[in-house]
Amino acid sequence: MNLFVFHTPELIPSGKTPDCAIAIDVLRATSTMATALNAGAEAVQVFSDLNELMRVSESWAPEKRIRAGERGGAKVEGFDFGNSPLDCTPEVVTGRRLFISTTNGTRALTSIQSAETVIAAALVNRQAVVDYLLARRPETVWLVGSGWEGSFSLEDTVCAGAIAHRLQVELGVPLEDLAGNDELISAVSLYSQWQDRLLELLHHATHGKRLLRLHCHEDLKYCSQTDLLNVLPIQREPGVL
Ligand code: 3SL
Repeated sequence: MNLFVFHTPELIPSGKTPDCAIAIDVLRATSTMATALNAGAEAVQVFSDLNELMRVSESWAPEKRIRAGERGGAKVEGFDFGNSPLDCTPEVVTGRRLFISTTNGTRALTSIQSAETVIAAALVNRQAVVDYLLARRPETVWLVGSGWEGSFSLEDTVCAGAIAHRLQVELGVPLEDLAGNDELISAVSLYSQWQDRLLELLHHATHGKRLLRLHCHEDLKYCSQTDLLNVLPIQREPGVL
């Protein structure tokens, strides 16, 4: 297995396609997607465009759908949810489809559509993603951070490092055997330094600070937990996990 980290979707090399591509948006899109599926959502359908989300979800009965829209960290007016994983309780999401559009996370997922396998990962479902990689052993794996509007996000890169670190431990191989690029090595170093203080790291992150200003302390706490959910959000048809 050869692992590559790309800090943002913009850094993905053009003209190349990996066997498996993993989108990461710890704060908070992929944490929310994993939580919704774990809580019993029928599926998660991802949109870059809010109007398109509204149009497609219109054909679903209101009791069978939840519309989640986030821009700049805040809930979009007229939507059922913003982008908090804490809203995704079994009472609310079981049997319903989550139609979701967020600032960066859904864009990251859209940017890796050409990969044979597309997965959404966060710290909360790290081990489930690692288990999948160990079972399937794809040749080339991309770990793609969502970032924030084109810039690096600490929390996505530390999650990429958490996945790679766990894989390395379970495979019992030197990191060099897995590393496809230097970014992978730096992501593992970041994780190794902060693995016992992930919530603190999220408080240092620019987007963490943005969410704290929006009073999302509980979201940060929740998203900083590792291996909480045994769920693998894997794409079953374009845009649907
Ligand atoms: O950028 C995104 O996709 C979101 O996850 C951002 S937020 O955490 O909802 O603010």
